Amino acid sequence: MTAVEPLGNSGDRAAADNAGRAIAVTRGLVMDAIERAGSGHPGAALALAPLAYVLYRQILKADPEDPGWPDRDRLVFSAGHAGLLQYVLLHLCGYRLSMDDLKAFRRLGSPTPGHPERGLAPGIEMSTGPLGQGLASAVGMAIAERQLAGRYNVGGYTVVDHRTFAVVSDGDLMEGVSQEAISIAGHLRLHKLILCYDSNGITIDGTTERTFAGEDQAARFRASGWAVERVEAFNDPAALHEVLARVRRTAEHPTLVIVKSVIGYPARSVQGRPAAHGGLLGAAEVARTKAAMGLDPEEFFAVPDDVYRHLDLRPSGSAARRNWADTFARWSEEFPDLRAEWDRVHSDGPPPKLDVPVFETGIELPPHKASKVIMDALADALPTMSGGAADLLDSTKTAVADAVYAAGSPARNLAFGVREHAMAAVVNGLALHGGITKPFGSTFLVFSDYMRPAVRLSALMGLPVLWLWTHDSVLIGPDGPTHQPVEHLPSLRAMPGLHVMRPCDANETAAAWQVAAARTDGPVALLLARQMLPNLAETAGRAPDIARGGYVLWDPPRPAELVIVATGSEIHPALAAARTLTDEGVPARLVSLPCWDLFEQQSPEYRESVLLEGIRPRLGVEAAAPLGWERWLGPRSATVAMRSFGASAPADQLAEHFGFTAADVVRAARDLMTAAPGDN
Ligand SMILES: Cc1ncc(C[n+]2csc(CCOP(=O)(O)OP(=O)(O)O)c2C)c(N)n1
Repeated sequence: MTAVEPLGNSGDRAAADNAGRAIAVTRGLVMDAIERAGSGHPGAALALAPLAYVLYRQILKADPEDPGWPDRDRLVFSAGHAGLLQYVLLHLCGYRLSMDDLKAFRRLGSPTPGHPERGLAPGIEMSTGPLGQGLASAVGMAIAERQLAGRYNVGGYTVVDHRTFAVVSDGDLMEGVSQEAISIAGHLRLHKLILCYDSNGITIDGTTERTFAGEDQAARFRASGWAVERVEAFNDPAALHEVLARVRRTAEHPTLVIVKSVIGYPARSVQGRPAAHGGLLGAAEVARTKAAMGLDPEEFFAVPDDVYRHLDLRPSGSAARRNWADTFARWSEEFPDLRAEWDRVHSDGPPPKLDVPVFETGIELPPHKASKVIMDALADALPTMSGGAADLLDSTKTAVADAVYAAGSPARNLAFGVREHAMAAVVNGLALHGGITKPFGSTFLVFSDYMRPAVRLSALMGLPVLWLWTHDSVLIGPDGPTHQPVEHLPSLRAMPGLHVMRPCDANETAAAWQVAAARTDGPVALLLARQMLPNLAETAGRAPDIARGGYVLWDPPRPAELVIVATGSEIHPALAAARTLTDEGVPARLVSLPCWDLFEQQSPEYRESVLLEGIRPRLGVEAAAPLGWERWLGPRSATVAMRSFGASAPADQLAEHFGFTAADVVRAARDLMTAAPGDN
């Protein structure tokens, strides 16, 4: 057989030659990097080299010299296992990613890890690899583009006008989150969103005949409001270019471009088979494939100068950026206030100190309603803050301003529908895009499970997003155990980098919002009770203490012999219990611990001063699974916590049934004192 079918059948000869060489060199680098690393995924990376070539060289608006240029096109490799292909193109196109970086593929500390990770290599828009996430976050990026275009394209100027591309695989489209996301994108008619679907009919365990082939993807997307294009000649850059350039210019709907590819092509021993997906081709097959492409099999990591020159995007990229910068400068002159706002919302730094409302002592207010008051108060100071709920807006109280985003009329309120998973990934996309300060998503805490993969990525990527989870314990009452979170609190606390804050009243909620608004290097989750809770005198004016994650909420008049540590709604029975115990001769301190992560970051001296290091016993009180409390309580301790699922009954009955009344806390404290006499 002839080795490799000629490239560029439908283009002109010289262009086809240049493209062919660049693509062969790209494939050579992919194989070399995988062989050197000793592992990797050659299949999609080899087959999609022409697609990546066309995207980078001919379609994307991007400048390697300024990879963060706000009006650049976004490109996400949702099939993150093919991320090596992206590294290779970034290198060849002039981004600051060296040949040594490619040689260090998958090595500890390199900017080229096994799957793309945000913040390591320039031009990588997000961490991808969990299938479906990149696709769904790309929807968020496209929403952000529309939002910012709606806000800043004024006076005849166009300062926001770019496309979002994602390369997706069979696996991406099998994941449930993809359906939620394409449904949102179709509904909102995100016409600047373009998915390139690597339709190779292969996954790890076999062909898609066993799993997916009976499903008509074109019909599926069309049914969700998308336009669909097809490219049969996946190896022909001219054919790919024709479709992508047209779609980029004229699309009126989000578009799926189905690229019928052959996995592993042109490595003959594996192409078209599951074996191509991951693993090594081996030196002999690499040599054979290189030779077939006209490359020297004896050369490794070799890039001829003319290929570098052909792919160098710096001249055209910086020209495009300068063009934009001219328009932007004129716009800035005409609209200085908008420009100042633009700088604020695009800044990586924290917003200027935000004034949050002060709540009266003694008023009864559920924290989720306090949160709404705070959100309304911050809506102007954070003019692009946007997000929404997964069809629980009225319950979570998270409407920001009035208007709801609809196709053709972007607004700050996003009606996510009952699509928690895509909501979370979209919120990540809003943050990744930039300019949306601060993006948020909300639902009941128990349904955070439906968001978890994307929440994990928000923490992994250090995204400044806000998760608002209300109805935060079994004490929500009669909806019953299906709606009552138990293990969620400790399991979310286990996620590195996610600040989980569980305020006890309106004052703590306001302080938690300040922490959330100011955080720029990671997500904050606010866990908000929906029970009526009195706003305590003891929490008034304590914002700086609350921001430390833990503080002494109440101290007895005599030296404490017992420390009670509680969070959220359980602060209230715990406070009553501390007072009773003190009156009855056991002076008890009450520590509020709204955010374990932040408390952990305090100095050991501070933590000891709060927890009274050396004073035992300690009692933890929290209406959640008790996992992790030993960290704060030490050996002579007990917890008043949940050890089962909840139940369906009025909240006050549940408090009694599960032992969260003040009397229960007093009893638990006394039991503990008796069990640990003299251990002070
Ligand atoms: C959520 C999730 N589940 C499982 C995996 C492991 N995994 C990586 S690629 C893949 C499927 C490969 O098929 P496809 O996505 O079509 O990619 P191709 O083989 O065509 O490159 C799987 C199951 C993953 N990355 N993410």
